[in-house]
Amino acid sequence: IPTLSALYKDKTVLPSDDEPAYKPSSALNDRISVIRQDITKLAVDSIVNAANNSLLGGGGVDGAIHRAAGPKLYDECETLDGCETGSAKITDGYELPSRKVIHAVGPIYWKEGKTNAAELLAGCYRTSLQLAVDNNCRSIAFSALSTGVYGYPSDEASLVAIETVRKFLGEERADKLDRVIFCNFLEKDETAYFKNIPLFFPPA
Ligand code: AR6
Repeated sequence: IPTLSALYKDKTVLPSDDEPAYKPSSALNDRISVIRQDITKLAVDSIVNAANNSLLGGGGVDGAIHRAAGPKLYDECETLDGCETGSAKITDGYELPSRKVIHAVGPIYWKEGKTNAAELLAGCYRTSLQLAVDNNCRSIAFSALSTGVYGYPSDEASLVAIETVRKFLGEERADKLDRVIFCNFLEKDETAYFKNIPLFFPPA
């Protein structure tokens, strides 16, 4: 999985003209990746699932993860007693190439409204990053939480995701995290990430 530094070397990503909303830092580019791939195929320490409050599976990436992990994932999820919106819980990865699965419950965009949704989505990213650190995961790959059936506009969601990760990586507790991967599935999400990532992780 190429890092942002490697991507920038290929000059495939151009910085946006917009003003940065949070202290940008290119020093962290070796710890960031933006890819477009099926997240169930990634051999990383943890992948982040876009789950719902029941944590008992569903469609989209949730369905794909449960299918690939096998029935033991469902059995463990049943013991978790669900999860609040804006938070996350961790399980094993079972038959997945990923060691752990972090099940984050993103907001339903039209139900929450823009401001509330942004806070809840940031909570998903923060909690997931903390769970990864607490469980000795050196790598974490996020699906584009809430941007499917939960209706979060890709551009807005990517800004929340990138800013929250940027803030977290600036803190001491993130020292044990080697790589954060934004794993997109659709072109619209990948486009949003390439537009917005230079705001927080500019080319050196
Ligand atoms: N790998 C990576 N990303 C994927 C994959 C995949 N295999 N499949 C889809 N995506 P969604 P939400 C992307 O709808 O909006 C479920 O039923 C997809 O393109 O899966 O948070 C849950 O149980 C999109 O960018 O999740 C909940 O009820 C992103 O994953 C509800 O959907 C998230 O889309 C959660 O809705």
